[in-house]
Formats: sequence, C-alpha cells, structure tokens
Amino acid sequence: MQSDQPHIALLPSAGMGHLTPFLRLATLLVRRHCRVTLITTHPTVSLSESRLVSRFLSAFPQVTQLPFHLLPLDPSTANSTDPFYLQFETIRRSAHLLSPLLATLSPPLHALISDVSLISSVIPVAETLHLPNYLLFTSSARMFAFFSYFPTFASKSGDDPATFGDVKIPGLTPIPRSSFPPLLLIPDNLFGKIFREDGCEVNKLNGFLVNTFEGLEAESLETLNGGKVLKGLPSVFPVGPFPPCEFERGDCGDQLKWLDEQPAGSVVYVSFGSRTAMSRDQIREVGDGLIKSGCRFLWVVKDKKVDKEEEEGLDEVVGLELMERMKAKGLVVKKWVDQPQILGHSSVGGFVSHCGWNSVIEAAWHGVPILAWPQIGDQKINAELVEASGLGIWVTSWGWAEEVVVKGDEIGERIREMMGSELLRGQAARIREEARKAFGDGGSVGITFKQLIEEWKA
Ligand code: BUP
Repeated sequence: MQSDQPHIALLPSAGMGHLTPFLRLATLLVRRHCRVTLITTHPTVSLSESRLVSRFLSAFPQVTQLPFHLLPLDPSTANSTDPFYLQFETIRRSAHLLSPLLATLSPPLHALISDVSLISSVIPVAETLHLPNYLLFTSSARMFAFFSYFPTFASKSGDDPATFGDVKIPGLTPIPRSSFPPLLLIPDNLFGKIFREDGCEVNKLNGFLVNTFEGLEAESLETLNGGKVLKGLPSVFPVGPFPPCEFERGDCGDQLKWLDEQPAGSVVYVSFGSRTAMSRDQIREVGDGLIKSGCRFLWVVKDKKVDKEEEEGLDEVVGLELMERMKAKGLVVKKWVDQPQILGHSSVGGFVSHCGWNSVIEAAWHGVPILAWPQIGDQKINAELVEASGLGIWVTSWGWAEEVVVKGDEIGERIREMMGSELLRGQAARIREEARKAFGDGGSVGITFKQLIEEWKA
C-alpha cells in the first residue's frame, strides 16, 4: 500500500441494489491503490447481502471491515412496513455511533462515501470529524436530478402531493407525475420523509458519484453540472459503468450449461430485481406470456420482498401445470442467480427488466436490449431513460406492480417485438461500445477517478 494514497470509508445502505454498487466501487478504489474501509451494518435485511459482503471481504483481505452494530428500531415509530426502508431508518437512527468508530481508524480517513438514504444522518458525523463527505448515488443521473430538484419543486407546489404536476427541470425532458416514486404522492410515509429530508441537504456534501456515463446520460450530467438543477450543487462525477466483479460470481453452472445449449441471441432473460415481490396472478401471466412469445427464456421468479421468506417452491408459486408447459422452451428458477454472467452469455438476446439501475447498467455493459417493466420506486424514471437512450422499449400502460395485472397475450407480444428488433440490437450494441470506451484506457472512468483521488489527497 502506497502511503500517499487516500483512505476512504464506504457506508452502504440496505438492499442488494445499494450494496452491489458500493462493493464494485470499493473494488475500483482498491485497484487504484486507495486504502478502503468498508462499514458493514449488522444485522442485514437479506441473506444475499451478508453473503456478498463475506465474498467481497475474502476476495479483498486488504480492505478493513468496520462492523457497525445497529440500534434496535421500534417499527411502530417509523411509518413503514417495508423491511428495506425500515433498515434505512435504523441506520439513520444509529448513525451517531459512527463518529467514535471512524475516529479510531488509522491512518485517518480522507473521505467518507455513503448512501443516498443516509445523507442527513451522516452530515453531523462528517462535520464532527472534519471529513469530506461524498455520496454514491445508486440510481441514474436522471433520478439524481429529480431527487435534488424535488424539494424546490415540492415547495413551489405548496408541499401538497395532491397538487403535484410534472417536474420540469431546465435542460431535461420533463418527468411526468406518473413516473414519480408512488410513495412521494402519498402523505406521511417513511420513504417520502427520508427523500425530502435528504434532498434538502445535498448542497452540504462535497460531491456525488454516479454509476453512469456520458454515452448513456449526457443530458442529465450536463444539466446537473451546469447548475440547472440546483444553484451551488457540488460536482456530479460519472464514475460508471461499474463492471461486474469476480467476487460476485455465484454458482450458476446449471443455468450456464442450459444457456450453452441455446442458439446465439435466442434467449430472453426475465428478472424483476432483488426486492420486487410479484403477485401470484401476475407471475402466472408472465409465464403464460413467455410461452406465447415463442422465445426461449430464463426466468427468475420472486414472490417475497426478502429472500429469507422465500419458502415455497416453484410448483406452488407458478403452478404445476404452467411449469410443465414451460419446460419445452424455458428454464425457470427461484433462487439467486449470477445475473451479470447470464447477461454476458452469447445466447441471451433480450432482458425483461424492472429497470433497477444496476440491472440497466449491466444490460448496457453487455449490450442487451431491455423490455422495461418498472415495478416500484425510481424504476419508471430509469425506464424513461432506457427508452430515450435506445437501449430498450417501455410499455407505459403497464403501470406499477400493484396497479394492474398485465395479461400474458400482451407480454408475449412485446417480448417478440423486443427479441425481433434489429434496430434495438444495433442501439444496444452501440451503447455497449460507449460503456466499454468509458471504462477502457483513456476513458472517462479513469479520468474521473484520477480527479477524485487528487481531490481526496489535497
Ligand atoms: Br434477483 C437478482 N441475481 O438473482 P438492481 C439480482 N442480482 O445477481 P433491485 C443477481 O442484484 P433497487 C439475482 O445483477 C443487480 O446487480 C443484479 O440491483 C443482482 O435492482 C442487483 O437492478 C439488483 O438495482 O434494487 O434489486 O430492485 O431497487 O435498490 O434498485
């Protein structure tokens, strides 16, 4: 370890969609000879989180683990039933315990990089320790523009969700009210409270790292760094795309063997991320749609938000009869798969995705076209971008997960459309080239990290 290299502490929040990019960032920092301390919260919400942290720490013994034991939270005081949002709040209410822990680190820290759900609770910690305070935003730059502009927008609209219209940020295509994370339109809930409290504090940070690149999000990056979203907004650093890492590799031999047997570009991969619990009715329509598409498919089924609660088998969740009918053309699994490896397999030609940001970036990295089907949270805002960039198509009428059950006929038709589109394939391949260029020698990732490391050392 070179002594002149900066020491950076990383504080991820709950859920794989937040943890994964933090660990990929940690990998990139280690490769650039930074000293990294990973703050690991205990307990975690899901098994996948604790497993991934263990695999990361075994792969990088040079990273210091700083265990952070959370104070218990009485859920009745938090206005949410979502285990991941409750964990955000638990970390927020425990954050004051971090100052003495971080103060003992040697050599002393040069910067702290934490998650978006923790902004206002981490600011006092960074101030106490006189520590430069950065954010790794785990969604798109477009979503970050929405997040930082939202307090201005809300106060202009009288702070009443009932009167909110579309968000028009100068330089950015408008974000319709229908794309807002649904919880922002409901008064008095934990997600909305955190979103607004933290959005008001962004100007107190030193900078924002976003897992994105010009070739995908030029418009948002220019708007953010051109001062159009918020006066005085600190720099937004496009540090992406983060490529999937070796330590994430899971055992997916069966799926890879099956994919090896399929023709190139023939398989549609279907997954709605790590925290979408799909209804039984919708699951059955998805199965029906996959059969009707006539395509080969690899489908990851999830019917619980938290993996610890996934007890029932596929026959129960999907139904025996449908499982039988799907055997001819598909592989259906109900467990954690190695998504980056699947997306990188030559037989995969399309991705039905909820548009969690990591999934979008992984699809861009491998040049796989997306059929966007946002389910919750930031996913419609990401889907707008998927469509606008040419990486995929989005059927806006499908709505949020809890709104409608989309019928198999329509799902099948749209899958055929995506899988048969030469145009989409070409556009996705172009975005892949942009992604690889950004990450490659002389690309924006290297340049941006060099700039950040200089800033941390100063
Ligand atoms: Br499910 C699943 N295997 O089986 P997103 C997910 N992943 O590797 P989310 C697997 O988890 P948020 C599986 O590759 C991606 O890196 C996937 O993150 C990986 O969506 C990550 O795509 C999922 O951002 O989180 O899980 O809905 O809502 O926070 O975006």
